Amino acid sequence: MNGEVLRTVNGLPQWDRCAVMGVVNVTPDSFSDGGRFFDPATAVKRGLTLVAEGADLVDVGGESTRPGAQRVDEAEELRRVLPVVRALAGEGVVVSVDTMRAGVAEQAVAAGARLVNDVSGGRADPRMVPTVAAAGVPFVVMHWRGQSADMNDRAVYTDVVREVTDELRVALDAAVDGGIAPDRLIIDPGLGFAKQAGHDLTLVAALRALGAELGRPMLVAASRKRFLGRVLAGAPDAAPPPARERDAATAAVSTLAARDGAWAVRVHEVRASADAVRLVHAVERAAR
Ligand code: PMM
Repeated sequence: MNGEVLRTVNGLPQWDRCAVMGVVNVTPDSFSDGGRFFDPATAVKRGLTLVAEGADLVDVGGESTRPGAQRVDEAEELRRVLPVVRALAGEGVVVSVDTMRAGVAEQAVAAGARLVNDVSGGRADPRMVPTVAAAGVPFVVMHWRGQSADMNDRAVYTDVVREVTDELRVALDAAVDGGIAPDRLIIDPGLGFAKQAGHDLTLVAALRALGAELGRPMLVAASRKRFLGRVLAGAPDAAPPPARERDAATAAVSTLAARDGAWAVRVHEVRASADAVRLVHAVERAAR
């Protein structure tokens, strides 16, 4: 499968380089930006700022998935997400909704979301796959082994690349069996989800192989995650820098991911990653 094909997702614009997905978490408790954009008007403003800074699409989420997080109820998630999705879509922004709930996905699509990003890859809610299939929108299938409350207990692998690839294939097959068109599916290795820092680094090193083996466009979401903190801390017993001091490292992963054929990178701070993906594109064109 060539790079051209892996850039195409039926139902979304086609970007000629790795796209940048900006993150707006409408939550009080997300690990890196919790509480900053909890008010809908602030969240909408943030989304528009991210687009002005170079985001191609904006991912709106109303439930934190940080390790140990407890779930919010559906009514609260809807209350957080819908006004923001509606307003950004109304401004012409390509909006993705980050949710594990079919009901939220359905209403967000009705409000203008064009992509459903489910960190559980359709596993948390049995109605998710049929709902996305009926809505006819693209779907992100992330590698996931269970809810955030106890996911760190599941960070056990013999061969992380092999197991993540195989488990993603199972989730992809379930999505197709449930009626989602294969050309609407996007894969995501799920960095930080049921993974230790070493697992995340091994997966980043294997992005090209993972994308090639599964043959679907790939979203890479390293932004401000724990494994970057571990790398930047240096010594194993040193304190990692806080999440908001990991943006340069995030942009470095964006460069690697774009070079390794990612369809998009999902980031909190857009400007540096927007520069990174454009630079990679220019270098690739110069090499032809
Ligand atoms: N990570 C988070 C939230 N949503 N979606 C996808 N597709 N992949 C991810 O790795 C992912 C995600 C957690 O990060 P955040 O709380 O900073 O948004």
